[in-house]
Amino acid sequence: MKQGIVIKSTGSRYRVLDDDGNTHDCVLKGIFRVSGVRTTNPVAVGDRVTVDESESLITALSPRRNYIIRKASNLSRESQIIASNIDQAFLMISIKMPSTPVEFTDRFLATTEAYRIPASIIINKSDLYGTGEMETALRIREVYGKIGYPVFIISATEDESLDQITALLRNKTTLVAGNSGVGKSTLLNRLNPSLSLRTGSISDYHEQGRHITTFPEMHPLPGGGYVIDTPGIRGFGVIDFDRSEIYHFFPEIFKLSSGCRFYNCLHMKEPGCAVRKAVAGNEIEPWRYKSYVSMMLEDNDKYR
Ligand SMILES: Nc1nc2c(ncn2[C@@H]2O[C@H](COP(=O)(O)OP(=O)(O)OP(=O)(O)O)[C@@H](O)[C@H]2O)c(=O)[nH]1
Ligand SMILES: [Mg+2]
Ligand SMILES: [Zn+2]
Repeated sequence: MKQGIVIKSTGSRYRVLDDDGNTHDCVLKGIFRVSGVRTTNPVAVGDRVTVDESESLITALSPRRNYIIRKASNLSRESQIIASNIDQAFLMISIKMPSTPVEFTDRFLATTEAYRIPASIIINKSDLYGTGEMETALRIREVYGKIGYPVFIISATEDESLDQITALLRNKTTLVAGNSGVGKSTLLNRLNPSLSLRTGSISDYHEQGRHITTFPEMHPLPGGGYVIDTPGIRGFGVIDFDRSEIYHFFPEIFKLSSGCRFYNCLHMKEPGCAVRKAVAGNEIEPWRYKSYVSMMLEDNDKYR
C-alpha cells in the first residue's frame, strides 16, 4: 500500500505520484464508481489516495481540504471536480488574442470565493498591447486590486523575469485557470522548462472550442510546490449555491450589504439598497454589479 497524489486524470485512468516520487498509472476500485453520483469524476487531480500492492488500483480517497468544480456542460446539472486540495488559484486572462470577458473573470472569482480559495489575476500577453489595451489592463488591475485580488500584468513570452510569480508559487499547490489560448501552459513551461507542455499556436484559437490542454494535470515546480494546468475553462460558474448567497462571493458587494434597508436584500430591485446606491456612485464598479445580476438571473430558473 502506498499513499500519493493524483497528478493526472483522464476520466477513467489516474496517474498517481507516490510519496517516494514514483508515478503509477491506476484505475479505481469498482466501489468508487457507484459512490460518486453527483460528479462525473469521483477522483480528481490533487486528491490524496491509497494505491494497493499491484500499484495499479486506487483503493481509498482521503478527505478533501477543498475542491473546485465546474458544470460538465452548459445544459448539464452534473458537475466535474477540476482539482482538489488547492492552496490558491491564478486566473490568467488577456486583453487580446483572445480577450477574456470580465463576466468570465467575475464568475471565476465568485467560485473561488465560495470555496474560500485565495485568487490572483494574471493579465498575460502585455507585449501585444497597444495604448488602449494597456489602459484596459491597468483599469482591471485597479478595480480588482481595490477589491483585494493581487493582479499582475505580464508577458509569459517576453518578460525577462517572472520572479514575482515564481515567489508566489513556492511550496503551494496552485490551480492555473483561464480561457483557452491565454497562455497558461506557456507560463508553466517558463517556470519549469523541463515540463515542455504542449502549447497552441495563435491560429489554433481561431477555431472555437479548441483546447490544447485537454485534461487538468499537476506538475511539480523546481522551487517546491505544484501547479495544476487546466484546459481553457468554460462553464465555470457558481453551482450548488443558493441564489440568496451569491452576493457573499462578491467581497465589495458583501461589505456594503449591511447598509441595506432590508436584512434579506438581494440588491436587485429592493428599495433602500446600499449596494445599488454604491453602483450609481461608482464606488462599486458597474461591470462587477452587472456580472452579479447576470449570475442572479441565470440561476433564477432553479427557483421558479
Ligand atoms: N505574444 C504573446 N504570445 C503568448 C504569450 N503567452 C502565450 N502566448 C501564445 O499564445 C498561444 C497559446 O498559448 P497556450 O500556452 O497554449 O495557451 P493555454 O492557455 O495553455 O491554452 P489551452 O491549453 O487551450 O487552455 C501560444 O501560441 C503561445 O505562444 C505572451 O505573453 N505573449
Ligand atoms: Mg494549455
Ligand atoms: Zn441591497
